[in-house]
Parts: sequence; structure tokens; C-alpha cells
Amino acid sequence: MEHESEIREITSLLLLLVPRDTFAARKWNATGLLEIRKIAEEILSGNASKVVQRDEISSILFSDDSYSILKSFPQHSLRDTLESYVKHVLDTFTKGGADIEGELKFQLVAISFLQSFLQLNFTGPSTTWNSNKSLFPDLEEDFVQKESIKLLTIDGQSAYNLMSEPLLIVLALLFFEKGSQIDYHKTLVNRNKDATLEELVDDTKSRLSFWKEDTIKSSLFWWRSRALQIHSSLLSEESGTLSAITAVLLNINIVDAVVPSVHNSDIRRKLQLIFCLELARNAVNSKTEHLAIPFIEKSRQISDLNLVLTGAKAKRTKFQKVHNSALVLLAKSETDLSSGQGSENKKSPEVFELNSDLLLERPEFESLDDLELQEEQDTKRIKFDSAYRPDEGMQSVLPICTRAEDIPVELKELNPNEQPVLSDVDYVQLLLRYAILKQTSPYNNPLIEEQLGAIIGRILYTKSTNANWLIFSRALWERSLLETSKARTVERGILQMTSLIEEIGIKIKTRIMPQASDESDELLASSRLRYIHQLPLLPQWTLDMKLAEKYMSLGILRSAIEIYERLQLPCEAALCYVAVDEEQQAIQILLRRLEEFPDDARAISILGDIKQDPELWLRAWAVGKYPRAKASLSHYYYNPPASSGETKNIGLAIKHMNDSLSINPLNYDNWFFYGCCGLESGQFELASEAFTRCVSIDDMSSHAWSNLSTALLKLDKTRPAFSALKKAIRNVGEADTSWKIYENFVIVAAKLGEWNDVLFGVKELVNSRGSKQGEKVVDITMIEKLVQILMETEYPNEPNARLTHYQESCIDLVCNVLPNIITSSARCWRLVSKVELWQRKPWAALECLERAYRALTQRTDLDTNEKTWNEAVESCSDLVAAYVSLGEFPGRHNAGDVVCKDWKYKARSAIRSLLSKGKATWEDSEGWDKLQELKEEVTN
Ligand SMILES: *[C@@H]1O[C@H](CO)[C@@H](O)[C@H](O)[C@H]1NC(C)=O
Ligand SMILES: *[C@@H]1O[C@H](CO)[C@@H](O)[C@H](O)[C@H]1NC(C)=O
Ligand SMILES: *[C@@H]1O[C@H](CO)[C@@H](O)[C@H](O)[C@H]1NC(C)=O
Ligand SMILES: *[C@@H]1O[C@H](CO)[C@@H](O)[C@H](O)[C@H]1NC(C)=O
Ligand SMILES: *[C@@H]1O[C@H](CO)[C@@H](O)[C@H](O)[C@H]1NC(C)=O
Ligand SMILES: CC(=O)N[C@H]1CO[C@H](CO)[C@@H](O)[C@@H]1O
Repeated sequence: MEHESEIREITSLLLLLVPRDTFAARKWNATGLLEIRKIAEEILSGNASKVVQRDEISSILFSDDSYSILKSFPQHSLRDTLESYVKHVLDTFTKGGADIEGELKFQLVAISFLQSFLQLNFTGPSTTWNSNKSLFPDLEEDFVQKESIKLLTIDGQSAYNLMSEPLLIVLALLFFEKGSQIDYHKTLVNRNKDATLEELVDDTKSRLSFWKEDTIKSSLFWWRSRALQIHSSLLSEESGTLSAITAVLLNINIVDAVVPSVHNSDIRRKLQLIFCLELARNAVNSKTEHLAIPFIEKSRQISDLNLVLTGAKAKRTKFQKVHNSALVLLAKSETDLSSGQGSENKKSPEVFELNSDLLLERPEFESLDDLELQEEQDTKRIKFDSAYRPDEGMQSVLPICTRAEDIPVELKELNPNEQPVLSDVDYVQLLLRYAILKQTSPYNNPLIEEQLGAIIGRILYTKSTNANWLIFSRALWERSLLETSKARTVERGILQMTSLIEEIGIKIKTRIMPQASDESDELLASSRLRYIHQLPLLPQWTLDMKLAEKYMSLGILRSAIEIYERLQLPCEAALCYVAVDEEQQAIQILLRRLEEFPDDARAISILGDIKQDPELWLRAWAVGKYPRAKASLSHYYYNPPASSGETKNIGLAIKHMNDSLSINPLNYDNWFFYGCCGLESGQFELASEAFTRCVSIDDMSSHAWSNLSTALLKLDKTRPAFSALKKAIRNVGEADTSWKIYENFVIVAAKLGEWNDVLFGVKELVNSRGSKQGEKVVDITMIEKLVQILMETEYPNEPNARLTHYQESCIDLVCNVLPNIITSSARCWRLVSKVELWQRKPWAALECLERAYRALTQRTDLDTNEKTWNEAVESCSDLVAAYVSLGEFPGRHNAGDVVCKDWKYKARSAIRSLLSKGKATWEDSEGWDKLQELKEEVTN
């Protein structure tokens, strides 16, 4: 390809959104691609909205031919009109064939639409683009707005009504689709409801493999994935379709296809890095955060970020004298990434000084060495749930060090109060880790909030004037959310949220937000947009929505509803009313919405949820394939309300959930429910498929692993079932249900003859439940089996020989663990005694039998229950036999002593004592006769 290396360089730098100066400073070949470079420069300098005004662009976008196509709207639909328009534009740029420069220009125009849209709705400062004027000069703006918004409806969800310039994102999406030659009926803009997700995924995949090595196309795929993420952020809920297609587009091949030649390893590494961050972000956005963990870890490896969470002493405020234990995140970027960024790390246009009392309550740390001391104090002690093990890599979201000595050297050296500046991408990574942790953790858990606070602290409390605006304002925003979850700071948190909402995006000088210096808007725009494609997306209005949610959770309903009404979010307002049992109000709002937008599937479905009316859910599905409507139907038929007169219909529950999952296959809860229906109705293939999907979304879920094993066992797949149980056990929590998982584990392990595992499982069971429920939890048959296996092995002869793992573990279970919980089971004591004897400790074996005898002869129903009596007799006979056979053995001290010198006397008195206890009731029993016989034997 002509200009190959130059094209690679341009596309790479654009994907990285490097500052304009970095771009301009490269040694470009003076002769080639001059126009392309100019456009790229314009985008990189924050002038994206001006790209369309360039002569060579506007002469195509706004030519007479173009206008004659555009004029067919509104006779024809907007979607059809734009279809012809975009096709015409592409053909004109590429001169009807393969014109590389034209293709590239076409892509740059799409990128500039996308970036302008972001500037208008996400970051500011506002810009002058007005699509009304340029594309449809004769039409009412409101009309164009409304029609454009409609095209963004997907999976039954409408996009936000009041966004600015929706036509820009529509155009960007269409340009990217056209550029990858997506068919009209496989489009996601006004998605064709008859195309299944599978077809769409396959179609996208085939395009990727067809153009596997094509630089321009690969860059286009990457940008398209970004546009789809933006599209998704305009909806109220995640969209399975958009997440799935994004995940397909972000294929590692596209990185190789755009990186410039090998000698530019720096750009290659940066591209790989943002690629991993974008994959992680997609997982976060689609609520499948667990899938983000490997990508975020890969990002850490690429950027060589060193980080660990650890404990320290801290003074909280100026006024607080006492030291508390607190968490601190130690982090350090690889040196040459943070210092070697050259012109990229130039002073950012906005100055960051945090000195507002409203905002700042910066902890002051003591040295880390105090950690262990700290742990001994019991006030405000911090519990750590996972330990940092350097050799196992860092698969957790936040690696934690409980002991100062485990902290890697580079981090231990850091002064926790003055940690070094990180590179911007590493801050982005921290914010993503923050999002993952937050989304995977229970809400309002104090320990988690400490961890979250530590991450934010690491971002905000670095002395630096170089922080990036988007990163910094996001950290401030998250911090204010954290503050609202603590009673002590809730008011301050709300105040901060309110101020930030007013300030973000608007260039005013205020107390909280960093101040803008007198730089131009373009410089602001470009620096604010730099990391927008790696961070979780928060359009302007969602900040207000978060505030409303906060009001809701604090019970300040009126304020929440006011916000929703101002934002024109009827569904959210309705849900708000439902939450406080004002269902009539909710219904009113939804009906009003449906008068204006009869096809709002989500609104119809929510109405269905309120009224528990299957008709409405069916309608929501018919008009928009809204997946939650089908999920609601499924739950409805699984457990119909009494008033409906319906009876449980698991077949229908399965059928409806199957439909729901076909639109959104990324919903863990729905797969789980589907799987449970499968188990319940004996459809084990279905159940095994469902739980397999669950664990592919969340590999840590022990419930799903355990249910998967149940399904596999039913399918006679014992070995896979066992692996599933092993996974289940790996992450099993303290929950009351976890013993069931162990119980299954033991059964399956025994079936497979995995005795070490059986042993492990039995021990866990005894340990976790024995203290509460005593010997009832002991599966004595299983332990007998284990002991039998133990006895088949040889106890080592040499005094210091090592035992096998099995021997050691089995001895521990039987001789140490078991005696602590058994009280009166002769059968158990006999086992212990057997193992003691096997270990050549006859004295200990004898002791066991003595204890068993004592326990059994002291039972209160000895007089009334013949079974008890017989057991007592049996234990007596065991004991006597042991006295006889073991009494003369060498004793514990091995110094001429014997196990029991007066064994004869002891045996006799044991028998006598039991005889006297049983005299009143059992004189005619078999047991009595047996004791008499014993007595004879011993006396002779
Ligand atoms: C610059 O571009 C011209 C035309 O494409 C090409 O012939 C020449 O080799 C290029 N020079 C360099 C140094 O890449
Ligand atoms: C961006 O636009 C501004 C204002 O029109 C202009 O002064 C500046 O030169 C432009 N930057 C570039 C790189 O074109
Ligand atoms: C959009 O076009 C209509 C019709 O010409 C006009 O009334 C309206 O003011 C325009 N909007 C803007 C923002 O220019
Ligand atoms: C839904 O049912 C069909 C037909 O039984 C099956 O082929 C498909 O895999 C099911 N879909 C899901 C998501 O389980
Ligand atoms: C599946 O898992 C859930 C949650 O752990 C549990 O309540 C249910 O009993 C399991 N179902 C079966 C059949 O094991
Ligand atoms: C409708 C809406 O929320 N518009 C906002 C889009 O984002 C910009 C920049 O943050 C705000 O200024 C707009 O108010």
C-alpha cells in the first residue's frame, strides 16, 4: 500500500488522541497525505467540529447532490434518507472505488462527528456545530432531534431525549457502519429487530477476518467500538447487543494492523495499553465486571504500574489527634513512562489546587512500619480479606499486603504522604479498578469503601499541576459519591455533588473544580477528550441522575422526582414512585409518556411490572424486543401471583427467559434463573449450558459452579462435575449454604476415589459446622472409609520418617479434630482408637475407649432405652478387650513402663460399675448376660 507507514502512524496517533504538538513534531514525509494530516491535526487540537467546514470536506458533505438526497426527508424516513446520503458520501470520497486517501478522509469525518458529540454532551466546552443548519436547513430542529433520537433506540430502550445534537452520533455510527460495509438489515442504527444477535455477531466477525491486516479498516473497527460504547451510554440500562458487538470489534488483530513498523515500540506499547483498558471498560459498562479483571491486569503488566494496598496509621483531620488505622494505596508508574512523555506531559491547561475545606479532608500518614502494631489495636481495626502473594501474580482488583515486609521494595520506599505522580494512563487504570471494585462489591460495605477511598486518595492527593481534567473531575465525582454513603459526611457529599454537576463542563471559576487558565477552548477540549475512550462514560445528564438516585436512597423523594422531571426521564420518575408505594402516580407518568411515545418498550414493560400484567410485557417485546420484559414474564410464570389464577408453569418460564437471553446474553442473573429452571424441570443439558454461561461471566461464583456440577452429575459427567465443584470450593464464602457444596464435593470425590480431596472436604465440613452442631455433622461412614484406606498403608518404621500427606491429614482429622466434637458416639471413638493404635500409641487408643465408655454409661436414658444399654455394653466389651490385649504393652514413656499396669482391676471395675447401673432394668437382657460372661473371663 502506498504511504503504508505514514497511514499507520496517523491512525495510531489518532487512536491515542495524542496532543497536537506531539503529532506535528513527528518527521512526516513532506510529500504525502498532507490533507489527511491537516484534518488529523484539527481533530487532535480540539477543533473536531471544524473539520466539516474544510473546503475539501464540506464540498462533499454539503454538495448539491448531497442536498438533493437529504431533501427526501421527511417524505422518506430519516434512516432511509441517511442510508442513501452516507452511501453517496462514501462513494464520492472514494471515487466509487478503492481510494485510500478518500477512505481515510471518510473515516476522519466520522471521528470528528464522534468527538464533537462527546464535547457537546460529555466534557464541554460547548462548540458551534449545528447539524440542523448544515444537513436539514429547512426543517424544525425539534423534529430532527426527535427523529434522530428514535434511531438510537436499541433493545427496547430509548436514548436520552434531551441530548445535544443526536444527529452527530447517528452520523458517526452510520459512517462507521458504511465504512465496514455493514448491510442495511444488519445495522445497529434503528436496529432491525429480526436480525438475531448471533447473525450480527457473525457478520461483524466475518468482516474482521476479511480485513484482518487492513490498517484503515482496523482503525475503523476500533473507532466503531468506541462509538458503540458512546451509543450504549445514552441508554438507561446496558445493551447486550452493543456490548457484544463491541467485544467482537476489539479483537487483538486490530492492534497489530494499525501499529507502525516494529521500530516504533513505544507507540505499539501505548496502543496495546489503551486497547486493554478499552476491553476492561467494555466489561465494566456491560455489567460483566469480572471479565474486566484479566484485561486490567494485562494493562498493569504493559504499563508496568506497581501498586499495592496496605495499612498505615493516619490522622484524619486537622483537629483529630488520635491515629486510626487506614488504608493507603501505594503506586508507582514505570519511570520512563511518566518522565519520558516529553511534550505530552506538558502542563495541562487547567490548574489543580485542592485547598477547599469543603472538599478536602486529607489524611496524614505515619510510616508503614506501624502496620503490625496497628493491627493489635482493636479500635477501628481493619480486616483484610485477601492476602498479597507476589508469586501468584495479581489477579485481584486490588492487590493487598497485610504485612509491611511483603510490600515490594520500590513501593516500600515511597513516602505515603508524597507519592510520585503517575502517568495519566495509570490514573485511568486506577479509575477502572475503582469501577470494577465498586460494581463487584456489596453496597455500603465499610471495608470496601475504605478501599475505594484509598484509590481516590491516590489520585487526588498527588502534588501535581499536570493532572488531566477528565481524570481529576471523575475522581472528585467518585469521592463525593463516597462521602454521601457515610452518615458523618453525607451532607457535604451532596453539596459536592451539586457543585460538581454545575461546574463540570462549564468554564467558570469556582471553589471546587480546578480552575481553567486562560487557554483556548480548543486546548481544553482536546485535553479533556484525551482519555474519554478508556474511562467509564458519564454523559452530563447521568450526573444528575446519580444525584437523584442519591436523594432516593436518602429518602428525599421530592428532590429526586424533581430532577427526573427536569431531565424528562419518565421511567426513572415512575420507578421512584414505585419505590415509595405510590403506584398510581407511577402509572400516570408512564401513561403520559406512552401517549407521546407509544413504542417506548421500556416504559411499557415497567408499566407491566407495576401492574403484573403479561399483556404489557408481551407488547413491550413485540414493539422493541426489550429483554427485561421477557425476564419479567419468565419470573411471572415461575411464580404467578395468587390473584392471577395461573399456576406455576416452568415450561413458559424457560421459554420466556430463553427469549430474553437471546437479546441480552450477558445477564448473569437471568442465566442463573434459567439454569435453576432447567435443574428443576430435569433439563440438565439446558442447565449445564446456563451455568456454564454464568461462570463464563463470573468465574468466582461458587453458587453457579456448584449448580453446574449438579447438572453435570445428572448427565453422568462425573469428572467435569468434580472440577466444577473444585472451582466452587475455591471461592466459597462463609455463607450458611456453603456446607452443602462441601457435602457434594465429598460425595463426588469419593465416587472418583480422590481420597485426598474427600479428606479435605470432610475436614472442612467438620470444622465449619462441628462447633455448632456437634457430632451430628460427622459423616461416620465416610470417615470409616478414610480410616480403612489409611490402615491399608504402612505406618513408617523408622522413628523420624515422614508421613505422606494423606496419612498426616487423616491422622489430624481423626485424632485431633474429631475428639473435640464427638460426645457419645462409640462408633466414632472406636475409629479414633483404631488410628491411635495404628500409630503404635496403644495408651492413646485405650484412652479413647475409656472416654467412649464413660460417655455411653452416663447417658440419661440408660435405664429406659435398650439401644443405649446395648451400646454401653458394647463399649464396655471393647474397653475390656483393649485392657486385656493392650495393658501389658510398653507405655507412653518407653522407659520400662506399660500402658496400664492395673488393667485387670480396671476391667473388672468397669464391668461391675455398668452391672450396677443396669441392675434395676436390664437383668433379663442379652446385654446383661454378655457382661456376666465378660466378668467370668476377666476373673479367670
Ligand atoms: C515520501 O513519499 C514519497 C511518495 O509517496 C515516497 O516516494 C518517498 O519514498 C517517501 N519518503 C520517505 C522518506 O518515506
Ligand atoms: C482550531 O481553531 C481555532 C479557532 O478557529 C484556530 O485558531 C486554531 O488554529 C485551530 N487549530 C488548528 C490546529 O487548526
Ligand atoms: C433550525 O432550523 C429551523 C428552520 O430553519 C430554524 O427555525 C431553527 O432556528 C434552526 N435552529 C438553529 C439552532 O439554527
Ligand atoms: C433457546 O432455545 C433454543 C431452542 O430450544 C435453543 O437452540 C437455544 O440455544 C436457546 N437459547 C438460549 C439462550 O439458551
Ligand atoms: C442452585 O443454587 C442456588 C443458590 O446457591 C440454590 O439455592 C439452589 O438450591 C441450587 N439448585 C440446585 C438444584 O442445586
Ligand atoms: C443535555 C445536556 O445534558 N447537555 C450537556 C451536554 O454536556 C455539556 C458539557 O458537559 C453540557 O454543557 C450540556 O449542558
